[in-house]
Amino acid sequence: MAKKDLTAYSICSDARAMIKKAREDGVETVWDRLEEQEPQCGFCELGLSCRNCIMGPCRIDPFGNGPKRGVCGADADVIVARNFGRMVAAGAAAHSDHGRDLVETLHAVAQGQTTDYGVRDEAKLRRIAAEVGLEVEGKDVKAVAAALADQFYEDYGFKRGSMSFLGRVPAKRQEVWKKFGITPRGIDRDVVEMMHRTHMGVDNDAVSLCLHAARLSLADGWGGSMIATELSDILFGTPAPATAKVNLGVLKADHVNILVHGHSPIVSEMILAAVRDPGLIAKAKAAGAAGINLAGLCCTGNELLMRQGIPMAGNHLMTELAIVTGAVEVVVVDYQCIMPSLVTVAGCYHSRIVTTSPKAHFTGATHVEFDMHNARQKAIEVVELAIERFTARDQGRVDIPGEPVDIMTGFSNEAILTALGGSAGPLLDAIKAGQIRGAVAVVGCNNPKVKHDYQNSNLIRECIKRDLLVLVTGCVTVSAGKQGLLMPSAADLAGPGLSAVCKALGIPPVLHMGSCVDNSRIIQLCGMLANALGVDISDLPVAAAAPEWYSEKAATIGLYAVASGVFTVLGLAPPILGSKAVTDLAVSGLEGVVGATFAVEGDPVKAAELIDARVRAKRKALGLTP
Ligand code: NFS
Ligand code: SF4
Repeated sequence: MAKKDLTAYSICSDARAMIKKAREDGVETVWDRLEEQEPQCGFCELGLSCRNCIMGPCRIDPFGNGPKRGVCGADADVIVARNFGRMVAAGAAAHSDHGRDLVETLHAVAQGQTTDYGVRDEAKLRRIAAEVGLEVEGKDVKAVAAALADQFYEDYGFKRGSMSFLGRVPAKRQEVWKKFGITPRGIDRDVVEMMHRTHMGVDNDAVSLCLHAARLSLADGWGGSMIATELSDILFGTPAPATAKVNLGVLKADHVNILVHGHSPIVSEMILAAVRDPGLIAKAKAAGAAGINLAGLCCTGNELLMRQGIPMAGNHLMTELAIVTGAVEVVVVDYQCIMPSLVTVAGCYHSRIVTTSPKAHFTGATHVEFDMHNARQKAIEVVELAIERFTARDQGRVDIPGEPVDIMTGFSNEAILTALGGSAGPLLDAIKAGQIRGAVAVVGCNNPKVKHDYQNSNLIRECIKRDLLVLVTGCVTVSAGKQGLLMPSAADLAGPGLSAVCKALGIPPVLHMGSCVDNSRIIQLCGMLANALGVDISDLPVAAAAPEWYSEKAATIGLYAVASGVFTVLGLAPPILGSKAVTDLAVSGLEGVVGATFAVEGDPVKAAELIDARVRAKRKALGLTP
């Protein structure tokens, strides 16, 4: 049981209160298990261990006293590059397989195979179909949907040789990719090719491996993730600004509480429909509850927050703690970022973890498998289970900490352009005038190795102070939201230029743009700004940061940002430091290839200074005031 002072774990009072309660209730948390694992393996931390074949496992001695090569002869550079390549492939696979589920759903809608789902934004369907070169005139919605689904299916292979959304990439960026051979060819193809290259005895050159990692990350950012975002908008609605609430205070002691956790809106949207069903609400009341309350965790929470204004209970490190409130009947999950420990934590209370995806079973959870033909019915079953669980709740063990905080959400690119009066012109004017000096995407996870939400929220504060507009997605949304940074009133914390723009438009200095796949909205926005100025993305005064990242997906996002020309600061080092060649490439060499690099900096003030220096240099090169 972790014994450090509570303030060491998180900056959030709701988190601290629940860590304390977890100790009292004898519940083990992520922080306890981290302590138990320490010291973690130094070879693995540096990327210097390899178990790609059973001549191994092998490890390289970073101090040069022990083995310099694996049994096959692979050196530190090759081993590190192979490991990193597989990490990026796994991240791309996760996002893109999520995207594929949306393609399949659109296909089923088009074929009339499901009535549970439909096209909620037909205008966007037609717009996107036309953008990727499909004939839409005179076709009905199902025909357009069918053609678009077919076209996106092809993006997963390599039949057409070019992916649908590459037209969004500025011409100069496309030339860079062509020059270095990193234009993505197909989502599945590029992921599979990385698995091939990293098999023993295939690609044994660190630079070659890293360039392919960049290519496959681009297949995610401008492919799988972008498809996931655009199809989610088409099927569930394009987000528009709205207000909502955040933190564990969104749970209600007198309600049946259901949390959705995971990533795809395919499941969470159906749960939302079911909790609004008058018959089920009546059943909940008959069971003694005042009603049914739905809240989100992690990225599927972001999906519901962006489109439906559903409150957010917490981010990655809050998922166990939400159950510790004793007030959660059911956590419905699909896939990704769901700690297996949730089943154990739920077992300490009356709570149930409900798994829904055939891809993601959890031993000890209740499996209610969703597919597009039965989703509505399955969602009803899940809500009925939650109502039944409510009757088993011990109110004496319930402790819901704190009052929820208001947040503003819904800043899709469509919404941002609308807020600006229809074009990116006013944003560019503000950037040119130096009122907004640049834009920074602060995205990604939490990681128990660093104090929960500290780096995420403080980097944001430091950026807005410097008149840098901040864009957030994923778990950072909750970090920022809980600190009040997602409200227009946070303009008072911004520098004078940004503050004035926000006040004039009635927007916060930190815009919520969605879930992690929605980082594709941010690179699309970068592409639009670069096109409007006639420059490359790497010429823009923009940057990205993942201050508290933990996941393979975040590595992929970071790499596609850099490969798209966006300087990216990571709060924790990726496992590449065992190779000088790979590390040098990441922090300097890539500048000469893709016009951007990574930096690693955990201190939020120093990270903001690095970003500021980048923005300054880019503004100067564009002939603007620093
Ligand atoms: Ni993205 Fe991080 Fe996970 Fe979402 Fe949260 S941990 S990489 S933010 S939920 S994917
Ligand atoms: Fe060892 Fe080479 Fe096999 Fe890796 S691929 S485990 S370095 S022998």
